[in-house]
Amino acid sequence: METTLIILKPDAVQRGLMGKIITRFEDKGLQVVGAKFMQISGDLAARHYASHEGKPFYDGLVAFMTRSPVLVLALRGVGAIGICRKLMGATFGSTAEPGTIRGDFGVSNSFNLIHGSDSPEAAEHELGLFFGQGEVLDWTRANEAWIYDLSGDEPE
Ligand code: 3AN
Repeated sequence: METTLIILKPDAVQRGLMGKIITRFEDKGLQVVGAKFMQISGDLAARHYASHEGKPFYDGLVAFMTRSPVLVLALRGVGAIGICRKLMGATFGSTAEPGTIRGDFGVSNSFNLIHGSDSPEAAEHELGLFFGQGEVLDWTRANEAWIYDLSGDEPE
């Protein structure tokens, strides 16, 4: 099982798209194991986007992410990181494929609705930035045995 860090960005929150976006992930079979509605501080945004510091879009990105509340989620599933990236679609709303979250709900290249960790290392780092001890919960869904085949050693 992998756990990934998803952020529904200020544009998703302001446009009232939180429910529709969470539904995409739940419908797919991903499990919500953490959720936090918060306003990101400048310091946290800088730590989260440290790898983009110095890029032309960096200042605008930090301003956008700190301007209004976000919903931060921890989502779990087999291959959750890659599955979530596919559901999100390409980085820019203008080119993201229809059927993806960015492809269906946005046209902007700066306001692209959602962030998702892009590797296991990034997920571990980002989960640690946004969630404290005990804020990501291990819990069993009532329908787990109909989402995965649990008859073997690993969920399939
Ligand atoms: P992704 O979110 O698809 O992993 P990254 O990691 O390339 O995309 O970029 C991180 C964030 O930086 C993107 N989500 C987007 O908000 C922003 N970004 C990247 N490139 C640009 C750009 N050329 N102009 C504006 N914002 C950008």
